[in-house]
Amino acid sequence: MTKQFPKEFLWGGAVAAHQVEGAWNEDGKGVSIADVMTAGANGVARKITEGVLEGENYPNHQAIDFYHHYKEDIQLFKELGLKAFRTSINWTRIFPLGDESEPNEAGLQFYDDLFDELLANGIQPVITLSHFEVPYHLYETYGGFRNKQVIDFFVHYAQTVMMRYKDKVKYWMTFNEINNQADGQHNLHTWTNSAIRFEEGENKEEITFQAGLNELIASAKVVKLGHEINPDFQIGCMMAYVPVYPYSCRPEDLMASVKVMNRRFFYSDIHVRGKIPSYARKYWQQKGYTIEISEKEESALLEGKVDYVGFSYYMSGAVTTLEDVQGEPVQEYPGAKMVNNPYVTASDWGWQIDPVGLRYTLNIIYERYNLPMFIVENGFGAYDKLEDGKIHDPYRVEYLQKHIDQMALAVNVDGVELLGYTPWGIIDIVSFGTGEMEKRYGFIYVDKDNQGNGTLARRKKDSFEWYKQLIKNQTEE
Ligand code: BGP
Repeated sequence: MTKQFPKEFLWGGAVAAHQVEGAWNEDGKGVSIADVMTAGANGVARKITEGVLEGENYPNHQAIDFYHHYKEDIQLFKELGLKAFRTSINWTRIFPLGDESEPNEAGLQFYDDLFDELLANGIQPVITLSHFEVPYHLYETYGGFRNKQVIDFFVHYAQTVMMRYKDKVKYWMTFNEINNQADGQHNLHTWTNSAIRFEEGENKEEITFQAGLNELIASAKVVKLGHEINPDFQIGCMMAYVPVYPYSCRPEDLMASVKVMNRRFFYSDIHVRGKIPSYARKYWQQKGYTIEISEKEESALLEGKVDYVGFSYYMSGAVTTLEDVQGEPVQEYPGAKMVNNPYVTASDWGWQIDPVGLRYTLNIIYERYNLPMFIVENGFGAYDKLEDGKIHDPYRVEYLQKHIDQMALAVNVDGVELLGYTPWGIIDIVSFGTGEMEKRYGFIYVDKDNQGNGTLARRKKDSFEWYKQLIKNQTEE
């Protein structure tokens, strides 16, 4: 088997605290935004606060109880040969309300134990500081990141954990998929990204830009602080990257795809370049938006540029201005609509499967930023079936192998710099989009259904052996 990746390439797997840990209100942990995002109607996660704030349990709250099973699970990760394991620190384990000055020691101790267990098994923790896990109290009392006080609360939390784990964690990233809120869905994403509490009748887009910019300021302050705590830290941003192609070669379609992508690049441009892009200032001026940023905050952006670009890649999209094509209207360009790409297939959830799009993404991002990249999410959600004690998931192996083949071309032919690959849902976990278990990603099956029934027993899928062999072939001397 030819070696296609550098020796130190970080083969790993990814999860998020709220989707894996459970123990959602144990050992002093507070309620996070993610805890009130529970399974909703027709498989779409939605906000359910009544009862949750009083401690009412929903199936997603237990996740897969990693909090009490992590030692067993890490033995499976070790068997796979993982070099890295991406997860998040759940902000509300450390600061239950988010605005306290003193941290919750039990929360800090949990992550000490987790990181020690990973390191003892030769696995590097790769840590997300907030994976949709803003403390609910910061939403309720301050309005979330629209309020600049929340910048300081995040910086205090980040400083606390970066100091505590400065000798255990090298790779950090600040906000998971910070650009999700760019899509104007002012319910799920502005809620999970920036915990924004909107007031009646105000302009949601204007407030969302303000909150997103405040998060970017918070991120930059944390990058600078992190480098002071440990100069070896590698601190990245984390973007959901869905390339949007022009549906046709009609020039307007290309322009529409540029405008749609600029809405997402707003976040990574500031993370990487430390400056507000001119297309954003122009847009705000045309719309008459007042987006506040002080001179001090402008310099904070410049002083806190990220070390690498982390991103998730699942699918691609397409946009057109052609009249006769059906689609979802988008606001970024007159007459533009998001449409299906006829040249690719889709998953059971309609996510368009496009391995070549990953190679394209790696090229586009590397060309734009010239920074090392890290694929921190890629995976295939599916209705896996337990049959005679086995789970045959050839569709997952096919999806991942095709994406890894394109990664190899990007590295070996196109010359991009790629730090690692941590496929999403290394073990079955709660889906973000549905709040349920049935959309499975893992190489390891967990016996739990949408209603929370099951033994939580772990079982290797066929893909477990495939990934284990792939890592072995790519890394053995
Ligand atoms: C990304 C999130 C992850 C993960 C993934 C898959 O947006 O960063 O948390 O959930 O999506 O999404 P889903 O679980 O809805 O299939």
